[in-house]
Amino acid sequence: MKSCEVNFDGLVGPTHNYGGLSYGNVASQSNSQQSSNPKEAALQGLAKMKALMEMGFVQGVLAPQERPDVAALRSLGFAGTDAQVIQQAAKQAMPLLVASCSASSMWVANAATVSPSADTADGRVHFTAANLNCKYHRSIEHPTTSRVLGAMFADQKHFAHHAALPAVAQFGDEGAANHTRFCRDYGEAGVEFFVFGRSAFDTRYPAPQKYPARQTLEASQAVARLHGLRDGGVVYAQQNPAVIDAGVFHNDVIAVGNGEVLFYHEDAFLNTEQMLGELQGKLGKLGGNFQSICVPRAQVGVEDAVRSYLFNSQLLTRADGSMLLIVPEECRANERVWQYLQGLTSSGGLIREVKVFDLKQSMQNGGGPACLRLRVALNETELAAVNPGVIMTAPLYDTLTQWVDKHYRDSLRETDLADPQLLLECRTALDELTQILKLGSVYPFQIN
Ligand code: SUG
Repeated sequence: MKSCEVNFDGLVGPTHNYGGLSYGNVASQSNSQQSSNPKEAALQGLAKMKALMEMGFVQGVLAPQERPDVAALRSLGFAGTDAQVIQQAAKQAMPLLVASCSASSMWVANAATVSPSADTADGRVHFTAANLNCKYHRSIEHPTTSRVLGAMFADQKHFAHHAALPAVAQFGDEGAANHTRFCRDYGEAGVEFFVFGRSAFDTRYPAPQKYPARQTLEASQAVARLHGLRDGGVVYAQQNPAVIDAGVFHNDVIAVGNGEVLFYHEDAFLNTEQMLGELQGKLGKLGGNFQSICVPRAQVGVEDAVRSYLFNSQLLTRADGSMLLIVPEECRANERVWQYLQGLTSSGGLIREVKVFDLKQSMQNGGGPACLRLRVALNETELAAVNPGVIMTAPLYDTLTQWVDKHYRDSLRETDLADPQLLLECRTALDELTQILKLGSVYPFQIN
């Protein structure tokens, strides 16, 4: 049976803003308080989805969340009508209002970890929603994420959903941003590669000194157990703590993999040789031929990698087997990175082409092409069982761009977040969106 990898991209929500909420994420910190353009952000994301669909890839869409999250504010003690909750929060605790308004659910690489059916003990596709408990504004995402994923992948014969891990730092889990899968073919058993930033219980693992390591070894191991993965199909590796301190807050900021190929920076990991050997050995036992492309620090330094988001690219396999890299505009703007990419594609190696996308609105908060998508490898039967409303088509693209044009503002600053009218606008837009994507009732305002 034929299998493919589907990219489900996060649709940017109407409250996209620069809250400066993510300590350790250089872009989020440095663009804090700038004016954002939610309309442009959503249209930039949709343009990428459309382009990939037109290149022949199966493309899906993942809905944004209800923001401001009034229920979250209520749980922190704000009371009264919804408008009063927002106004009180604005007066007494602006940082909490900003956090409850973040459109961070757009970075769906952090929504969940996904294991395809060929890897799991019960032969179903497994999803574990990420607790994202390192940052308050992201820790409130997972209940709605679970409902949205449940509405997209509803058939229990094919799809298994796990709740987020316990919401404590020891089980800090950031989802697919720290998870890559290597395989010969999407439908065959593969090797799932979990990258962690620290261990919560074993002091022998070093930890970064400055910025938080968001993903723990123990969280990755729990996800592997929940998904029923075989020991022969799992490799764990530790991120180099020094790169976390340089702004690499997720592994997908310093490495990307697909098929049998890992594209990574020389400084990305600890014990790199041992890790590559393990990947080669385990994929080899499954009949695969693991290959790696190391970007030397002499050509591209970590700082350039973080600034350009070279590794937060999408590495895609075309029907003819050649590989393509989807990179953000910031790669072209960086001379060293662009020169490296020119050399890479002209060397006759595995990666033949680079396509550049303008995702500036998301990039300014630290979210590149790879952050914006959740990969789900599916066989034909499973693909047919996915809610068809969330699969991108030309008419759906048109409908969604019209929906964005109708409902989104083209400028948003911190002071606008206190406007109760914004909540009404968002709810009206999302209510319509659930009908467009045929999701049913998934948002708190639709359920309570
Ligand atoms: O969690 N930024 C996100 C970016 C996530 C990128 N995802 C991956 N690398 N997969 C984060 O740091 C910034 C929000 C703000 O500052 O307004 C933010 O949440």
